[in-house]
Amino acid sequence: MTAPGLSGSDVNHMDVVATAGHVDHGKSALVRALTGMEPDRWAEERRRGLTIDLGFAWTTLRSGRRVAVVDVPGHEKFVGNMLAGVGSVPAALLVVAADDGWSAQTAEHVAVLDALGVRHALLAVTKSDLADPAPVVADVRQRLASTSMGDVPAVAVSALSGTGVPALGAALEALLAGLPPADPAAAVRLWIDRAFTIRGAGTVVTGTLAAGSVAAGDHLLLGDREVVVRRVQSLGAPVERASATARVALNLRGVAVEDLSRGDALLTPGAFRRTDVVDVTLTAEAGGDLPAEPVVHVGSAAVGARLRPLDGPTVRLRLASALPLRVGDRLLLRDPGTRRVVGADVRDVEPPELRRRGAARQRAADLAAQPGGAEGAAVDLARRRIVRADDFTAMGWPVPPGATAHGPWLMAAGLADDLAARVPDVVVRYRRLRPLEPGPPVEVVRRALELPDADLVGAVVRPPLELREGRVVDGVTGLPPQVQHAIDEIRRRLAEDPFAAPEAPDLVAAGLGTRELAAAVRSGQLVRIADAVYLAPGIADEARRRLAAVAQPFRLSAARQAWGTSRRVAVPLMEWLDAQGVTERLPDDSRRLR
Ligand SMILES: Nc1nc2c(ncn2[C@@H]2O[C@H](COP(=O)(O)OP(=O)(O)O)[C@@H](O)[C@H]2O)c(=O)[nH]1
Ligand SMILES: [Mg+2]
Repeated sequence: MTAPGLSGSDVNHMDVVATAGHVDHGKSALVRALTGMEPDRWAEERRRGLTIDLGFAWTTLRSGRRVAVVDVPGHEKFVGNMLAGVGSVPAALLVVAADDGWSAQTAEHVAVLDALGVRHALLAVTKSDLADPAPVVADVRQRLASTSMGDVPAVAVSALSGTGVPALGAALEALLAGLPPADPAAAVRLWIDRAFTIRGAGTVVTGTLAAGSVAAGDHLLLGDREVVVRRVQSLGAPVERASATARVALNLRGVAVEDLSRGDALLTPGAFRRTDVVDVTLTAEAGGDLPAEPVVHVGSAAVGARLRPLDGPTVRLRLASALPLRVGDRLLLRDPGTRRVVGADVRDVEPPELRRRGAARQRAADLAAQPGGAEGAAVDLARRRIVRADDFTAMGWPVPPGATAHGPWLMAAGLADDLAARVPDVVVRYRRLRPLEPGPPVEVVRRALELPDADLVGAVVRPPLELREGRVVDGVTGLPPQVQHAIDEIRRRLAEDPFAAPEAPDLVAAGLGTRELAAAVRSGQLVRIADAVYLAPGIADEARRRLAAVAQPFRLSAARQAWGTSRRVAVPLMEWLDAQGVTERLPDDSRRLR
């Protein structure tokens, strides 16, 4: 049967909720009453009647909608496990006993949900067979009103008698129908909450898939190593593919269970970057008593951190170990001493160093003024100037409008134009120092503009400048006037007698050293035949034309006569023509035209 509002292709759809509430208020009993499943997994838990670790159960509600429940421990000693359970779950089922009311861990769990920004919650006042639930319903709803959960629907139940359980199911359906849909095309970041081995299958991990989808054969990253998903299970049954939101169990190839633990994440390759320093904005004014060393919770992970206040609600966190975080992630900071929690929104996963005096305050002011979304992405990109596009999206940013892509690089809006305006000056200054060269090599321009990749130079060279043979040139030869004058004189004489290469002493007398002559060759004004033998471009055609009138094959002396030149020129010219493929040298050392 397919639930109303769910299309046929969504038959695998499910929602996930987590319980919350004080120990012994009846969370596990309620999950049992709702699902018919036993959420307490450990023998020790059943013996002690106490949830220690996370429990998992699921059921199909009356409409056909399936719901998985993560049952968390309520005891104060196990709040770390509670945090791992609610970290990826979008909705909460808050359980309060009618005979006890708002209690210490009710407050602690509500503070956690509030800090995480959970907006969808349902209140179950249970043990209504023991006391009138109405005052507790009113009191708790009033306390919740000022949290992220706001105006929370409530149901009075008794897990013992079953009273109110069908109403709870109906209220749960209404709650789940209001959840924003998860994006099944998003990148996967599966925070692992359990890892174990199954005989014959090997390593298995479980987690709440909050976005994206996973199928057998998928390659995912675990730290630096790649693992392959061998099989996927969801709610105890094999599936081809599981799409968010879902509870999943993945059978992995390429990793031993000892190398995995709660808090590790399986990631779509390339979609996330690990970072150990982030700038965040606290979601609530924490006053003067911010913990210097909070524990940072995200997903099922918990890592130590050092907190540096920048200014106002903006702080910098240095994590004891790197996490795959993105801009926009909500973290929970917890002071293990006072048990206080505060939410924190990740603003930057690769923040700038703060060296100068006042840099921290400035950074806080910048972040306070920086909007989210595409506008914030534009501001962030403007600061970075140029980034790899895949790196930028892995930070959690969308590509902002106006940014320009060049190969794998992303340039801030307007930057290419600004840089292009600076290139003529780089060329002029270079030519002033090295007038014989046609223009600066690409690498010189790359360094002058502080570009990360020489391939980007092409994006900032505009006409009349152009890229030619690895240099930025201005299209005109531009040799110094005396040099150009001497070259002009040589070309004038070669125009009269194309094979009368100037003698070496004549070149020296004209002020043409090796560098000047190389510049003339580079600018296409002379052709170098050999050391100190320079002729005009087009000499190959002229040499061929004259050799065509000579009987084939011919000897060097015949060529020399046809060209009307000396052996000094004829010998290297003959070899040069061989090399150019104009002539062919025969075994007896004679030549013929090709
Ligand atoms: N009378 C009554 N007892 C309940 C009800 N729900 C739970 N209990 C009892 O309360 C105790 C704690 O329940 P449990 O589900 O383990 O609480 P949890 O710590 O919140 O998971 C157990 O002894 C349950 O049998 C209820 O609706 N009515
Ligand atoms: Mg329990």
